[in-house]
Amino acid sequence: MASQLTLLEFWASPFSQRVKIALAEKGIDFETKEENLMNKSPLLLKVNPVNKQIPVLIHNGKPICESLIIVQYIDEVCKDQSPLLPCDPYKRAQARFWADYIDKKIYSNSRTLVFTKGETQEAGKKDLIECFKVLEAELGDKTYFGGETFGIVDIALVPFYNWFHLYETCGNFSFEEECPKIVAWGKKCMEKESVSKALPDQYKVFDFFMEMAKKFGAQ
Ligand code: GS8
Repeated sequence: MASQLTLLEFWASPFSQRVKIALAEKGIDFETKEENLMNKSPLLLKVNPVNKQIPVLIHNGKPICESLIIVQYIDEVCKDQSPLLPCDPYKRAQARFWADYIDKKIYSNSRTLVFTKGETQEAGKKDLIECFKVLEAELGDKTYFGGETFGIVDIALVPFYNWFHLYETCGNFSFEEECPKIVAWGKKCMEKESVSKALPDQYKVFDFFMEMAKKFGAQ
């Protein structure tokens, strides 16, 4: 994938972290541009005029949007090194199913748990724990979601590993007690340099989102 690569990102975004992990897995160098989401750059508005969101990966001047689409693009363009999706079409479809499940469920329920109060927050907490339990069952005794190989499902979920402390504080529960296998999986993923370098410190994440929650009047 020799060429000019720029990632428009925001440090606390789990979505830009996914892209950074995928690029690191492939050993690809890239430059980053940090966005101020309260005052988006003309470049971001130009390259993602539809959603106006980060992350955007600009490859030789061509923008690709949506984190999981970017991860799949990186995998397709750079096939030979560390495949992120299985070769078998059925297994690929399964991996996409789980990545999509994470995409639809985890962020929205995380936001509800962290940024709301009372009954809404309780419902968000219950749904979030249920989703993680579904993922815990899918993981089973495997090392990674795809078996022995780290891949797209791990990449989709692992940025939220650094939110566990935030979940526990806002929801007043022990993640380890609810989903011990997911916690062990997260620790294992963090042993990979591609992951640990892409994820900010969990306490920095905690402080940032707690501050935001206070502004929303939730904490
Ligand atoms: C979500 C990106 C997103 O929410 C993806 O890339 O997977 N489905 C997309 N980006 C947020 C920052 S992270 O919370 C964003 O850019 N927000 C600014 C806005 O919506 O105005």
